[in-house]
Amino acid sequence: TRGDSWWQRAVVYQVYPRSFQDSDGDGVGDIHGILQRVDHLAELGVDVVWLSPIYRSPQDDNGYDISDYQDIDPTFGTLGDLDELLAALHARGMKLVMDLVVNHTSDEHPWFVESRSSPDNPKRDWYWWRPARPGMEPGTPGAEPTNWASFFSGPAWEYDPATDAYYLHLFSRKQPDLNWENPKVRQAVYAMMRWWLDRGVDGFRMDVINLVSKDVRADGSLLDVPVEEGPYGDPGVATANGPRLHEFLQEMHREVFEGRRDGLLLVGETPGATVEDGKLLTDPARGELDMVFTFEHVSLDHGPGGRFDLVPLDLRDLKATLGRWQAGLNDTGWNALYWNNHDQPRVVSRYGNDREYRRESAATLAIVLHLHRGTPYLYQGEELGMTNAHFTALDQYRDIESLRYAAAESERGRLSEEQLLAQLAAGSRDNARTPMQWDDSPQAGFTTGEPWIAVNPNHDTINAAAALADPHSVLHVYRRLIALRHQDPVVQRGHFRLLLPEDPHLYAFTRTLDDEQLLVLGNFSDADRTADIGPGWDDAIPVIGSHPEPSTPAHGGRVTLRPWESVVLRRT
Ligand code: TEU
Repeated sequence: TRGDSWWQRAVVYQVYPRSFQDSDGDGVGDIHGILQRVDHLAELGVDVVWLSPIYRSPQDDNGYDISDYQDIDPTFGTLGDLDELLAALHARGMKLVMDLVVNHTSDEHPWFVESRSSPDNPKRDWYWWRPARPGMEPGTPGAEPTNWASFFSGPAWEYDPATDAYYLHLFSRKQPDLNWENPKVRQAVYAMMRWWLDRGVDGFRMDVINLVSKDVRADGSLLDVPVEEGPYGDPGVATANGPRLHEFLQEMHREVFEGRRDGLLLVGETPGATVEDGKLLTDPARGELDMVFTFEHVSLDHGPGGRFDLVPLDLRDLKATLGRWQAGLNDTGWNALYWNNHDQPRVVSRYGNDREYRRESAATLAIVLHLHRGTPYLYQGEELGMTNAHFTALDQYRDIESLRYAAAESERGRLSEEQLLAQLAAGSRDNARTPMQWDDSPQAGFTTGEPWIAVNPNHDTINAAAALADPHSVLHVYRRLIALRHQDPVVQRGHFRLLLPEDPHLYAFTRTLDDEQLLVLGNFSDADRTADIGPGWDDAIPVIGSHPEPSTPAHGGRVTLRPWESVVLRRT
């Protein structure tokens, strides 16, 4: 049983500050830049802005490596600028949610600087320090305390000769993992969170929050994981959704959020979470999170080699996966809905068709996602139907994960250069990180200088100015979808039921609330497709569709959809 929460009627927009708008010509986006573009967000109608990290950081992982949680990186501006942004958003009725990256800090954070200084330092135990594997020469390959791989290639342990010990970093070696087993670490994190709430922010998107409880034995040992292709294996089973995760989140809730004003948003990023985990994490009665980002639906096209080894999507898998999450969280918990973020290739290039049917497939992906039950998130540029970068050379890439992967693969030597470049072009996070395309000017209106990463040449046609002027653009579909979410109780709360689960091309479902019903039909293919929807829809009213002139609805229980067309029909 769930109370009625504001975020059940809300849509969230993610800003990746580095790539949104540069105001000072240094080629990197900044807070003043966001301020110049708040009206774009207001006109779109979004309720919340989630800001990727703008804290002080060496920028090893574009700000997900934080050296001071309570200051702004000079690249992006000052605390005063952030206050100004907060006020500008609030003045337009929008909220601001901050990224909270507390599974790890930067290695340049004073906590880690102290921690590494000596085994006797009071902060030594704030991170995961462990000796070499018994009988092995410290610092040599295979001597790491466990056989965990870093998510950014290579081992997850770095040897520090100064104190003859290893520290854990599930991401880059400049992102040491905090030891949440230590209550002082947790209290320091909670104090920092309270400081931001006192400053007026409206909640947090919690980075890899389900990695904070590691599966540690009573004697302090950590466990090896199964390895498919040596020497290191996916650390997931030993680090994700660990034994104390729920305890930590409930403690955080008590220490940070209890007694605060209504209107906060708490969303966790939880790679590897199952429907059962998702339900526990978002059950309001348990006092943990409002909703979580899950990964199953954005991993369906991963081949055996993972995110860089993409295989074609089978639409039946996508429907089954999202359908399982819809059903699983129907009575308890709540879904966050997304296709894109700063870590994912652009959905129109991935699950859509960014060549012949870019506008249509982007619109259909939008309509299908936003008609699900949950809170939709869109990522900057998604509202324009922005595509993958289609980079063709290694030196165009900036992302640490991509560069580490390329280095590791080159060393292994099993891929040709052409194959490697094809993998990066399909899977790299940089696909999401090319500058926002505002107009058709040389740097797309993003900067007057040299952008830190290349602007996509297709900004000559795909850009916000052009989209605004074209009533049939993807942008206008998003505006209508956001307005629909705000006003339509069936979209907000209607029960979800998947139709045609075995159809390889059509995405079909109903949403039902009391005696009102919506039918959502999406053609995920390049050919005309006819859907058998059964009787009773002949007099249904079209609500929204991907195409300027919607296909004639329902005659004799059938609807024919053009390539990548979608329609939503309402009956009472
Ligand atoms: O991402 C964590 C995550 O699970 C992955 O999507 C990750 O990006 C990686 O590519 C796995 O292949 C979060 C942030 O969103 C990401 O940008 C950070 O790099 C990461 O945590 C570390 O903070």
